Parts: sequence; C-alpha cells; structure tokens
Amino acid sequence: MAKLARIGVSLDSDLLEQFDRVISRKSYDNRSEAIRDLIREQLLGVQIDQNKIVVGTLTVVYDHHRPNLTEKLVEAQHQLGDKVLSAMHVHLDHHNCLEIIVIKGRSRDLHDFANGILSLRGVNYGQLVVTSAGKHSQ
Ligand code: NI
Repeated sequence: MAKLARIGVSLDSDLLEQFDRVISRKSYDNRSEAIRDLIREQLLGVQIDQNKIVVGTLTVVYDHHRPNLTEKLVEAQHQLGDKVLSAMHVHLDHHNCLEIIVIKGRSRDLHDFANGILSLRGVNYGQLVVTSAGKHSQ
C-alpha cells in the first residue's frame, strides 16, 4: 500500500457545511474518502482529456426488429476488435434488447465508438460511462 500523506485544507465554513451535507447524503463515513474520490475524479478527467487508456461501459437499449440494426451493432464491435473486453445481452421484452459492452482503449476511440452506436436508428437509450483503467493506465 502507498505511503499516506496528510494535508491540511483551509476553507470557508459555509463551504465545508455544504460539503458535509452532500457527503453525508452520499453515505461517506468521513471527509477523507470523499476528498480522495474528488481527487480521483479530477485525475480521471485529465486522463480522458489527454486521450489516455481508460475503461468504459456502453449501455444501450435498442429495438431488435429494426432492420440491420443487430448486424450493425455486431459489426461495430468487430471493428473495435480486442478493445471490446466483454458484452452482455438481455432480451428485455418482445421488442427491446439491452446490451452492456465493456471497452478499453484511448478515450477518444471509446467515445467515437459510443457515438457511432448511440446515433444509430433504433438505439433508443444509451450511455457511455468512462472510468479509470487502473494505476498502470497510460
Ligand atoms: Ni435480445
């Protein structure tokens, strides 16, 4: 485990009160973990901006009766190749399928892939969530 460093932060008491209210709603036990998560979120934002390797989950709900749509979704995943780590398919009802695709690669490639899929007709809902690929991502 990495060595711990302690820091002191001075801030407006109003700001601290608001922060404490927010983190208590989010069920944090203490401020330290909440602040660590804020820092991680900032660092992830930098990784995304700098087009580093990140991991994403693309969740889509689509109408599988739409002509050629299933083929287009499969084709897009084949084009991304080994950047697709896994995919899960759920038949929600007679018309709708849910697919969760786990992808890893440069943030721009993942966003391009997601935008390509989300803009297809018949893909009715969808969202890309990008997160850190871990300590050794570059
Ligand atoms: Ni299905």
